[in-house]
Amino acid sequence: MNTTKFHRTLAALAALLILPAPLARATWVTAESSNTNVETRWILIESSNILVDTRDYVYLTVNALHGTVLPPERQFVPNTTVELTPTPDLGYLFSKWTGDATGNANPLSLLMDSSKTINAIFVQDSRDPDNDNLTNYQEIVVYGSNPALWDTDGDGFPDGYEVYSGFSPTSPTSTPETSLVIYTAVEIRFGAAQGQNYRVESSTDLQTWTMVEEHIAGTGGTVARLYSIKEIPKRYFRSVRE
Ligand SMILES: [Ca+2]
Ligand SMILES: [Ca+2]
Repeated sequence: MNTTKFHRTLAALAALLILPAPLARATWVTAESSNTNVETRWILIESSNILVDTRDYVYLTVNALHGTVLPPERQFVPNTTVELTPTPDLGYLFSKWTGDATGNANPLSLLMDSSKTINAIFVQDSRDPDNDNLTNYQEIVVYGSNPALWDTDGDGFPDGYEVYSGFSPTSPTSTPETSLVIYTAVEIRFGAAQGQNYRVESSTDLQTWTMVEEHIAGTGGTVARLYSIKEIPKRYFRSVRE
């Protein structure tokens, strides 16, 4: 806006401000302009129509990690009661309120008689409704498997078994069938009389004996048993008539 135009605009505005009240209501006025392609317009609003909100407010501060709290309004007229609903992110559960609210009410009725700060505590969902040994949190957040399917990728192995054996629960081409581990075992043979029952015990010091297998029926001949020695490299065995 050049200087001349600016002065003309100021003059137009000054003229509007001294108009009698009936003419001064929300009226569009075109200011004189030296450029016919530019129209400067002013709107004059009667001052009595301007509302000034002089009420006091109280404010709510909500801290929420892994979830949200609705409704989103955080400014209230004092003594308003607001109902707050916690909504957890997928894989999480609402646990409790802390700060200026306690307990685990859902929804929470909060009287805003002063400004308040509350914390919505969300925790990992440790439920396992599909019994695949992965929690809902693990399935949804960590591994991306279906928390309602025991075998997400349909390869015949449950999600938990795949994860704990180092395979993908979401890829049917990643299957524990390719996993093969060999451990050694010992074969125990002892003579067992027909009509008698026996038990096999083991010890690492020949002092303390623990049960390995019981109620082994004798046949009047040799009984053979295989026992793994995985993670037990040295162990003694004995058979005992019951
Ligand atoms: Ca599960
Ligand atoms: Ca599977």
